[in-house]
Amino acid sequence: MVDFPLTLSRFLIRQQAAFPGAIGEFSSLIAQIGLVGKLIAQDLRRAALINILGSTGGTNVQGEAVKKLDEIANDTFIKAFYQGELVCALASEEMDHTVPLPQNIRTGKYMLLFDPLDGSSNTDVNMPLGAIFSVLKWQEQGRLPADEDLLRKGSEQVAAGYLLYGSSTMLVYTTGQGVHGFTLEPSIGEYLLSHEKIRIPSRGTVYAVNEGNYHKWAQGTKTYIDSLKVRDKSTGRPYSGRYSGCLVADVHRLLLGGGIYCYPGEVDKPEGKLRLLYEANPLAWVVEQAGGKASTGTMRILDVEPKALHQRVPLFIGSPEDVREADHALQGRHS
Ligand code: FBP
Repeated sequence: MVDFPLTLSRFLIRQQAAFPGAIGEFSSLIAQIGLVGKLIAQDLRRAALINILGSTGGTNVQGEAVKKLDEIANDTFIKAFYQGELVCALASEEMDHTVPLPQNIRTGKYMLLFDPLDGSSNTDVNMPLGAIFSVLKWQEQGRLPADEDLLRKGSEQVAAGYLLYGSSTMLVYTTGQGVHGFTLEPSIGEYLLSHEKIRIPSRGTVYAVNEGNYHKWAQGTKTYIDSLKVRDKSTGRPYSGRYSGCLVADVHRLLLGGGIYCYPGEVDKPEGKLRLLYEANPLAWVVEQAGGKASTGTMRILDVEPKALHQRVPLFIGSPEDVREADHALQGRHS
């Protein structure tokens, strides 16, 4: 008897049975994110044909030029959760402040934080793109969350994951019971289980970093990145450089093949570029759930106490041995 492919919805129901109450409402929340992924993937496939490439001419709260696709992706997330009762507040890389959903005040037990389109510099050149999401619980009755209510440590997330728009569209997530990957089968419009219980290798052979920023880095960062290029049999070095311009695509590669992605702080910008709440925290939990590590260089990402909605942090994420060595180099300790 040939194995019948397992759809996302069947898998979520199975998980629900295995963990009563743990993931009750998650099923529809994760399924709704899956729907967002299908809609955005459809737009991306035709983007050059339906005039949605290029910029809107506006800038976002990060001071970055907003791409038409950033806006379309952000609107798709909002529309998907505006109705549906699960979520009572949304926060996004593209929105200055938290958007409360008054219509879900009685039923909304969760807050959804997301980067609607990751890898914005890739939109117009047909390179990989992604989206990242983080889910927090909201237990207060009769009041809607505001920005300060979303300033929670990554260790408080109840679900996290990403959508990858590469040669195929994938949804990868965790609810604290391991990391699972689903590939969209466009001919039937279903996500099918393709990567169950992903485990990251303890050490890899690739590193992802924008070396164009080398001169901006502190000595510890330079020492670490230089060490990856020196021949060393015991660690399999030199490593190969693989930087796609899309954090989600680079982290997905690491999850399956091992290695490290670095977006270090800079001497003049010690907090780096990436955002804590909807980029670093969700990916850190996914990677940790797969046996990896995620650090600022001095502390675990999931232990960082957030101070602001769009706060940035340096990020070193990937195989445990690689991130441990990066931490040691940045702290001037020997591995
Ligand atoms: P966006 O969410 O605005 O795309 O920013 C994140 C990101 O694009 C990552 O996907 C990528 O790894 C990094 O920034 C690229 O930054 P840089 O161009 O500075 O190397």
